[in-house]
Amino acid sequence: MDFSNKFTAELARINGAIARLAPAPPADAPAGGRRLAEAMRYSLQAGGKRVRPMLALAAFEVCAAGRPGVDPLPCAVALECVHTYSLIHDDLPCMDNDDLRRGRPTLHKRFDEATALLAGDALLTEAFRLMATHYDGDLSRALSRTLADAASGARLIGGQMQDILAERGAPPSAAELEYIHLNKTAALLEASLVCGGLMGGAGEDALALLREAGRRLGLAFQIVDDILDATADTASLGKTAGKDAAAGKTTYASLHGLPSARKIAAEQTAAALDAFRSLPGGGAFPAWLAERLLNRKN
Ligand code: GRG
Repeated sequence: MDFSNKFTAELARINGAIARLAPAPPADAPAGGRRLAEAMRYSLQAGGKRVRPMLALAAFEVCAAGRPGVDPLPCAVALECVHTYSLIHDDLPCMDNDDLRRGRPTLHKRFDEATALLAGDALLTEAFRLMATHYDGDLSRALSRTLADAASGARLIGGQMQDILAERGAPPSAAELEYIHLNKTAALLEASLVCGGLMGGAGEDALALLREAGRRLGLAFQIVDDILDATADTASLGKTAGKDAAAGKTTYASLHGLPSARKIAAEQTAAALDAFRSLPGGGAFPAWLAERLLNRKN
């Protein structure tokens, strides 16, 4: 089934929610508050594929029988806030030192390093403010816990730390590289699906399937990201291409070769599809999204 029209409609809903919920200080706020909000919006609204909010909405819809009246959009925006913060910090001179992101100058290039650091910090905080403001009781706690676990030192930030150590030291083994991808990238995709499931009232079995799908999808997503870095151009990616090879970085593409890396990404996607199709609601739209991510060009 072709979900292109649904995808376009969901994207518009996500971008509308970001425009509505992204921080906007009152006009009489001091210059610092206005500058910070402008910086946060610059990065949040630069575009981007909106993969994490899209997965959350898709999982919500599949499971939505149990919890009528829950609006999944604030949570979807919160997930994009955490993702955007991680990109802003990843681009800083002390990390990847990149000039281009989402087809625009990176935030520290457009503003300055201090503003980029603070805007990233503020986006992370904003995510938890959204969760605490828009959801109540057990659901609010479960969503916050899921997002905090994914963004923690044990997962997103820990994966990034390991990635940095691997760049500085001996090339990582296949197992170490998998660890980096599962934490730096897959953790937030997994959390997006689980948050969607939680908002939709999914039971333990469905949540376990969403977790498994997110893990597989996240691994495939980062492998495709590595392949695109090696094969696509800067204009199509909206970020600097060829960075991994230039930095001598070990990736799935360099470690296994491009054909094997493509095969592993396809296998991981197939495993994600299996998990989606086992969901009580059938998982047709999440499965379509997973295939789209495997075959993407940026
Ligand atoms: C420094 C405290 C501190 C935290 C930072 C930088 C960081 C933690 C984590 C890095 C996480 C990271 C950059 C992972 C890479 C994942 C990845 C493939 C990102 C690109 O995602 P896309 O393709 O980007 O979804 P768009 O722009 O489309 O949203």
